[in-house]
Amino acid sequence: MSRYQLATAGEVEEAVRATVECCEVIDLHTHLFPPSHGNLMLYGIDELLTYHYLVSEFFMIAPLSITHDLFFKLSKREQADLIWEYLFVKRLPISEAQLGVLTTLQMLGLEDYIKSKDLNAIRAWYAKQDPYQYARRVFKIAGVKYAVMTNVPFDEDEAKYFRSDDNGGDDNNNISSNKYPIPTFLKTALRIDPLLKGDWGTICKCLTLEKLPHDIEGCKEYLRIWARRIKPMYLMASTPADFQYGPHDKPRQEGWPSATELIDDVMIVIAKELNLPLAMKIGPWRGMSPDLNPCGGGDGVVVADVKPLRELCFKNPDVKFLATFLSRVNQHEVCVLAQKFRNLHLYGCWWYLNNPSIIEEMTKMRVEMLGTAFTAQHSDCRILDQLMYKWKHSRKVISNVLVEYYLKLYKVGWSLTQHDIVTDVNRFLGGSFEEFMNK
Ligand code: HDL
Ligand code: ZN
Repeated sequence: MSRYQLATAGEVEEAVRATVECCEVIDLHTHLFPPSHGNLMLYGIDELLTYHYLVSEFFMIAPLSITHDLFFKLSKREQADLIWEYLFVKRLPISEAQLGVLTTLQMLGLEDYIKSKDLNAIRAWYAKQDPYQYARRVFKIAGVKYAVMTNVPFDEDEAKYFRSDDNGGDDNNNISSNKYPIPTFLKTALRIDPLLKGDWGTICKCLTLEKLPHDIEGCKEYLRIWARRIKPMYLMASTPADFQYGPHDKPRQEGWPSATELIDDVMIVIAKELNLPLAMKIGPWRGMSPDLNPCGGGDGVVVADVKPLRELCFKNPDVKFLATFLSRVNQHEVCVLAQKFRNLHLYGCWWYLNNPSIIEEMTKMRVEMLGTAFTAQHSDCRILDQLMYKWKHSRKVISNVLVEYYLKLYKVGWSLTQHDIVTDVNRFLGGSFEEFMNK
């Protein structure tokens, strides 16, 4: 990378835009799966159109005669036909998720089909794609170095791909040796929401599956077994809307441990023992609109209490916390928290925040308060193809913000080289995450 001194404001702007455009990003939270995990790897136009964001947007304008019950009984293709008709043909697709489908098709070179609005031609094109080659192609077009998955041991549809090979290999198999290989562009993360939820019932069902005792020791061993199986980059969990942490937190049922006990006596203990960061995803309201639960779209958002995260960071200075909050309302206070606790790293504009207008606001606030010590974005993709549009849309916004701040630096006379810009921009798009993980 050249140490050429950027001599004009125009050169600074161009250096920033080119670097953001070309930077190979680290996508530190997605719901992607490898091609070897069968139909868990979602891709193609019918999956794109039935993304739960679009299903929610469909029901906002669909005739009442199309009930949720009727819709969810349809095939994926029939659901996609309805969404295409109502959100793309009968009105202009200008929402972020609607535009995202079109950006994806454009990045795949399918402009002709966009012009002709020929859904079946798009389907025929996808039918010719080989999943393994297509996955690599999408990561290349999207400019993603690697993406971190969300691996839920409590979900047997997922867990079965990580259990030992049929030949009875032991559970300590290295994940790359098992018959469901994971390519280098996908990393694992162990998702353990039931612990934050204090959902001892779900946990016990899984302890039984692993022939473990229904107690705190059994729960710790469960995490050890799964950490050995999938070798996660971090432990992760999202909070329930009624999340409590601390002395006033009560068990959900008589005789159950509370969420606080499961956090303090299991999550924190195992995070320290295995030297794994804890990724806390705070603020969902699971099942806010139950009619949309069948597609995963029923969840809403709550303004969360930031104090539990402060308690965890304060009480556990030797544990690394990654955090992202779902409510726009929480963003400023959690920026302050991240500035005050060196074991806390903020990442991404999560879910309902992953819209250009909010990405801009959040990135400006974070640059102003945290400099480069945060991760500007993650995609949260569920469908492989979305990597392309989510990162293209985010790069555009992040680029505009960074140009503004690096021009401020230039205008106060700080000398800037191309190398400086590349080093810094990489930090916003995964470099700071890796620095935080390695410190
Ligand atoms: O809990 C999560 O990780 C969220 O990202 C949910 O999966 C959510 O449904 C989602 O897909 N957001 O984009
Ligand atoms: Zn997610």
